[in-house]
Amino acid sequence: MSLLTQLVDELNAGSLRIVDLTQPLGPDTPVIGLPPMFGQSPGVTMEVISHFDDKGPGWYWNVLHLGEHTGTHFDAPVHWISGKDLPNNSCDTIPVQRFVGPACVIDVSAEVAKNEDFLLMPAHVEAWEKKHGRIPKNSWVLLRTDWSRRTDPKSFLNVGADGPHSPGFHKSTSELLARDREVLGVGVETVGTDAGQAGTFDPPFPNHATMHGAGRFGLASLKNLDQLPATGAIVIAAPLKIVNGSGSPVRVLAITA
Ligand code: 23J
Ligand code: MN
Repeated sequence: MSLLTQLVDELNAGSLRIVDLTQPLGPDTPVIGLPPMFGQSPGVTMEVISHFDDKGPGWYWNVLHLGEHTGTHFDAPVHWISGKDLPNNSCDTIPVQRFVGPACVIDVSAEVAKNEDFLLMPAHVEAWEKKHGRIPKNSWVLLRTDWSRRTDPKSFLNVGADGPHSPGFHKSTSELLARDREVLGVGVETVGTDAGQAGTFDPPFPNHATMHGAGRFGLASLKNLDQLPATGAIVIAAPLKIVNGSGSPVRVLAITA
């Protein structure tokens, strides 16, 4: 039997299944708030073109208005100044093979339950690799924090007087993953791939700066990472082919045993 026939058979039999890592996308989708001197992402609005009415008696459709980086979304290298001159750095030019890759899931949900500002350190990656083997080149590193269980937008964004608080990566970890492990990118359950407080770090937003400077990607606002094994799942995350797009809402699927 061919590999692809076997894939379809195992999906039909349920010995392989598809896990949806995507949050619902709509007017209630929380969006990141940046400090007030910066431009803001507007959130989702939907306007009905027609709904089986005078404007279209037999059809229903909407106009969508939203930022590229809204809800479960993909970050392309051109999103950041460090990646702006790299080749094939935008949603329409990234080679499509890079939209499919194996997942390494690092579970730090226990640490994050104790510390909202938890940062993944190189030592955490090395401890994970002792158990599960070296992170393969061109894999996604998915940070399981259980942050997606915060279904109330207020606790999901978790903004205090001193700005947002949510977990992320230490700069040295982003460097290890991007430059040494040569990952496709990192995926997180939080609103962005940097920690909530990362605007105050040096450099600001070090995960974005490092990943995108190395031609790596990001996935934000993922869910259902608790349904994935540490290794063995395959992630499919293909952004819309937006010309010069810096990112895109995306339906992220994982195939897992
Ligand atoms: C712009 C500036 C800072 C950040 C972000 C965007 C994101 O998180 C994003 O969605 O890429 S931190
Ligand atoms: Mn983004």
